Amino acid sequence: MRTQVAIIGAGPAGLLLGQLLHTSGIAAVIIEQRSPDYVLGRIRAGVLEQVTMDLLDQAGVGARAHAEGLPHDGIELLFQGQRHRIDLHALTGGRRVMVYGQTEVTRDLMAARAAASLPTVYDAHKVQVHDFDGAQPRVTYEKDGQTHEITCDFIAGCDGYHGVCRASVPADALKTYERVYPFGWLGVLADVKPVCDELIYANTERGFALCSMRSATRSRYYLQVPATDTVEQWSTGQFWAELRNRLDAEAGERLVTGPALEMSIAPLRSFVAEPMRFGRLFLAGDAAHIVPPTGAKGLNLAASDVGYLWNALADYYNDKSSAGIDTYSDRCLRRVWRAERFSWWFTSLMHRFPDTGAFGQKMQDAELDYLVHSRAASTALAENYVGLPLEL
Ligand code: FAS
Ligand code: PHB
Repeated sequence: MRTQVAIIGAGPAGLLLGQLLHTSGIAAVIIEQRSPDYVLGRIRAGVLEQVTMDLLDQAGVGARAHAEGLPHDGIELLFQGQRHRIDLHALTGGRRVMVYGQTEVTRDLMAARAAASLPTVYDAHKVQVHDFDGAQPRVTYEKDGQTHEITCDFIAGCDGYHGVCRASVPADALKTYERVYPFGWLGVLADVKPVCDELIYANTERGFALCSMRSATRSRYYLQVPATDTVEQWSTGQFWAELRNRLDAEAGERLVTGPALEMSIAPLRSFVAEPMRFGRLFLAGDAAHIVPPTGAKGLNLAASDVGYLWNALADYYNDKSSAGIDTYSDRCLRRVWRAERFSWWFTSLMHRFPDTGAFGQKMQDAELDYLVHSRAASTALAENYVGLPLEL
């Protein structure tokens, strides 16, 4: 098989890139190692920046997000038993975020791709990428007992943190930066009414908690747990009891509990691989970088990488210009590092670290007090949370 762009990975980055390339008349094949149901079964992000919403609209898949998503104008910070609202809308001149689960974004993208009969290979095994430092990159994979080959002009590595693309780059061509946090997020998805109309980020003596949602009847909650915890150590009942312990009295009384539709622990790390381009191989999304989910940036960074790559490839094919692909990595990384900084800062501010000590705790308390009582500090939080503009 021959195509213009071979996309590795049918997560949000790969699927969004496929749709955007299609709108520009650029042919692409997506090769995914898992089944569609497996991809949809992963419960992940919940907050979309306007930049992401705009890209979904440009891909022709934003209708349901606009119809069913929940526009949010603010978030609440809970610490020392008090809740403080950060008015995102007022502090950023009218910007907001959309609460709409990654699962639904993926579902919308899958449906659009199927409706357009665009080629997607699921359950592909032993996917490998070849000759991307030359003019004729290739992808090989096994399916139904046969080995298949795709020749292409470019390969988009949208295969996530554990994917094959970054791993196929010679080690001396790559520089990585990483910070692993001493805790994870134990998450529960449940069909219960959310405890609050907006998200609550809590920093308590017992640790961090986040109250989020997917709709007016489906909630998503997280608890900071030690990195050594396993999901088997937690019952649903223990989860609800610990969450209630980390909420203020009013929220604790409003908390509706119920069976968990999904319960999992996500490790937290900050990670960046530089550069994001190797000849005719481009990395996008989690394949190139990971942020702790505190700032709700992971999915949104994947979308902005894809926005840059789409524009670059459209310039190459339609305007015969290589300027976009030559500047892709630098443009992505400037935005990536700003999001890495914000995600690291917000994680450091809202979580309890084993080695903080008495002075460190006083610093955290003072920063939280300053943050909610300074318009300048709240504005800095707000403009990062709603997402920095996409500089095309
Ligand atoms: P993805 O990992 O979503 O998709 C990569 C795809 O490539 C997968 O479908 C995988 O099966 C496929 N693949 C991998 N190797 C392959 C190979 N060799 N061949 C073919 N296909 C291959 N972000 C937030 O903003 N908020 C959150 O709360 C949040 N929670 C998260 C929880 C977890 C457990 C994880 C892992 C991430 C979380 N994230 C969160 C971040 C997450 O939303 C990512 O940013 C987002 O999925 C990035 O999308 P992709 O780059 O498409 O990568
Ligand atoms: C979620 O709803 O899954 C979510 C929301 C905000 C975050 C992280 C996760 O910062």
